[in-house]
Amino acid sequence: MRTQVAIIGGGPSGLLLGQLLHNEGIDTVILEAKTRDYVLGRIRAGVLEAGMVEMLNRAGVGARCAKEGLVHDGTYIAAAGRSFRIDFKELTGKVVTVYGQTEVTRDLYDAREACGAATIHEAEGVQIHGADTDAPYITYVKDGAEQRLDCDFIAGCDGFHGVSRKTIPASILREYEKVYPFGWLGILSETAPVSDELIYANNERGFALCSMRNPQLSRHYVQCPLTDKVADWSDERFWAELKARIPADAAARLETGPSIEKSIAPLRSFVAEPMRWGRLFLAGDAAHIVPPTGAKGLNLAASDIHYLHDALSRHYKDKDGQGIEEYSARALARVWKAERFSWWMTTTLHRFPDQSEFDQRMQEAELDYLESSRAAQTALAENYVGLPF
Ligand code: RFL
Ligand code: PHB
Repeated sequence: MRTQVAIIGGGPSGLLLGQLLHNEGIDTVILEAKTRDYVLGRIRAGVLEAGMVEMLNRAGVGARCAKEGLVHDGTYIAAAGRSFRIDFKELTGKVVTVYGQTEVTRDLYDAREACGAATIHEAEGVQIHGADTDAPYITYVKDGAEQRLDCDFIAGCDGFHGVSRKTIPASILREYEKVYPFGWLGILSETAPVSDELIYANNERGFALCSMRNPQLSRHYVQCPLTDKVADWSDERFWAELKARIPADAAARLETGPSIEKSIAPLRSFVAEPMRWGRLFLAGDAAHIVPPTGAKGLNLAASDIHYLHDALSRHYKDKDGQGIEEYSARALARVWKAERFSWWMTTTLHRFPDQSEFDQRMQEAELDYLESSRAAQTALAENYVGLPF
């Protein structure tokens, strides 16, 4: 089999790239290790930057998001018994849209199926060959038989645990990592959201976040030790802990109910450089991870895809290779700023097990400053709604 761009990974990065390229007549094949249902079953991101919504529109898959997505003009920050609001719209003129990653992925799969582009699910043992030559190819096993896919370029959109990044020789790849000493326990419940906007809470018992998917579906998180297991957290224990960490008025309004999904995610910051090796490009979680506190992971995947689509489109349409040469540097310039913001949000809002009294006072001063300074609020808002790309 032969294609122009072989895409490894059928998550949001790979699907979005596939759709944008398809719309320009560039042929792609997506190789995905899991089934479609498995991919759609992962509950992850919920907040889309305006730039990402625009990309969904450009890809022709934005209709349902425009209809069902919840536009949020701001967010609440709660700490030390008080809560204040950051007004994104007033401070930056921009808003975010609450629309689940599951829905984004579903819309992209539907569009891909409708246009007949090839997606090979349950592709096992994917291996990249000749990425630093002019004739790269991929081998994989499907239904017990070894297959070969020849291509012009390979897009490594296979997430943090994929094969693409690992294919780049250690002598070329540089990795930067920070692992945080806690995780997030998240639950999804068929209950009304506690507030019209998200609440990020810094509390002495640990961080908490009240988010949502739609007017009848809530998504909540509490910071927990990395040693905790999902089985340690009954629904009752979760709701009691969340109530203890959010402002009293929100706790009084909180509607509780059975969880329909419950999982623990570790928090890490990670960047791999460069994001291109020959004809192999890394995009999304394959190249970088942010802790979820700034809601940046999915949005960063989208900006990578913006740069990668631009590079490939210029190559095929204009015979211009400059986008390809510049892809890694362009993408990384934005990645590092989102890393900084996500690290800052995480550091400002969580309780660290080894937090000294000095660290504690710094956190309090940071939050006081944020509450009282328009400049500080603008800096948060500008990053939260998304830096330009
Ligand atoms: P994905 O979604 O991991 O998709 C990669 C795909 O590649 C497949 N794969 C392979 N396929 C073939 N061969 C192999 N060897 C393969 N290895 C892997 C996988 O099966 C998978 O289908 O990466 P992608 O597309 O780059 O998308 C990235 C986003 O999923 C991620 O950044 C976000 O979910 C992060 N994130 C958030 N991002 C936001 O922008 N806003 C948020 O509010 C937000 N909240 C979150 C989050 C992530 C979370 N978790 C659990 C990590 C909240 C949480 C709790
Ligand atoms: C979510 O709704 O899942 C969500 C929202 C905001 C974040 C992280 C996750 O910062």
